[in-house]
Amino acid sequence: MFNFFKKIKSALSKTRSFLGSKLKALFGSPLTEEAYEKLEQLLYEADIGSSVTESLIADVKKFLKRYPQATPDEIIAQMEKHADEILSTPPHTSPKQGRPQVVLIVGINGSGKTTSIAKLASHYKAEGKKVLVAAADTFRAGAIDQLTLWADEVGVQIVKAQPGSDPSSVAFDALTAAVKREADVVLIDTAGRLHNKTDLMQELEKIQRVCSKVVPTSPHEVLLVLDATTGQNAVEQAKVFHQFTPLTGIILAKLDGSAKGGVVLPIYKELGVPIQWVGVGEKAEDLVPFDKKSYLSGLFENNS
Ligand SMILES: Nc1nc2c(ncn2[C@@H]2O[C@H](COP(=O)(O)OP(=O)(O)O)[C@@H](O)[C@H]2O)c(=O)[nH]1
Ligand SMILES: [Mg+2]
Repeated sequence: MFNFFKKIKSALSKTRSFLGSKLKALFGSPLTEEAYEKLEQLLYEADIGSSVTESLIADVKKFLKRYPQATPDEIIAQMEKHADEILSTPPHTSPKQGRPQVVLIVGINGSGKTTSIAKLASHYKAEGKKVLVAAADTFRAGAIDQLTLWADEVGVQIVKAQPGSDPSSVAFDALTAAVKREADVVLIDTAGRLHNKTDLMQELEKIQRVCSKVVPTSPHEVLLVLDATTGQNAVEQAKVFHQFTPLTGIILAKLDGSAKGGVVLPIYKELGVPIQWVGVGEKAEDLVPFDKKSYLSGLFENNS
């Protein structure tokens, strides 16, 4: 747990100095109309999105009506509490359990899918599980090589095919092998696809169908990898992926390189899909489970 706090704090350090210190300065003077506009802008710049921004501001106004003498820290604590309530509503979706546990990883190009698979493989292996990764990103030869290198480094099995072959057939072969070899977890890599390309999105549906033929009720988890530096577009991406492949969770990659971790809030508010993992670097161990409390204190507090 200690490790987690350290990692997420350093990952969020930019957001923290960005938002936390500015909030504190802003709340140091009486909140005029102009100050509220500035607050709106700050929240928006942290990728908190218009709907959550509006509800946070309405809540601050209500709070100050009740407690006009509130200190900056108390106002910030109230904002944190409000955001906590948003993240505390029950999720609309949750992973299923199976054996092997089949996890489909989706997302746009370069978001961090293959790296996140290496991280998850490393995590499950450390738990003593038998892990198999499936190189169903057959679009580029480089993608298969990249996953092969990771599988070697982490020490897990890989099922792959020739570049250009049907990703569904790789998924089929991988799940068949996983059943035969009694693997505990299968992680399926997929090619990056733009969420506005319907044919590619339908290919994901096909991969899902094939999975369920080999292992009934699979995939048990569909994780969308989002690049934390993407900004508000991440919410749009999540919505479309969710339509084609109902997501059970989100991996927010590259939080270490982002000055804006706020996107977690609008995604959860609008889709009810929980953030499960946070990527905080390029190495296999740079993945931490999402923790609401440290995330929120990292986002709102000026505790650098
Ligand atoms: N700093 C940082 N870089 C990351 C993280 N996750 C992935 N990357 C980098 O992002 C780039 C794209 O990652 P990759 O896994 O190949 O993306 P994919 O196209 O979605 O499979 C690579 O250079 C990764 O090292 C992360 O959490 N932090
Ligand atoms: Mg990849």
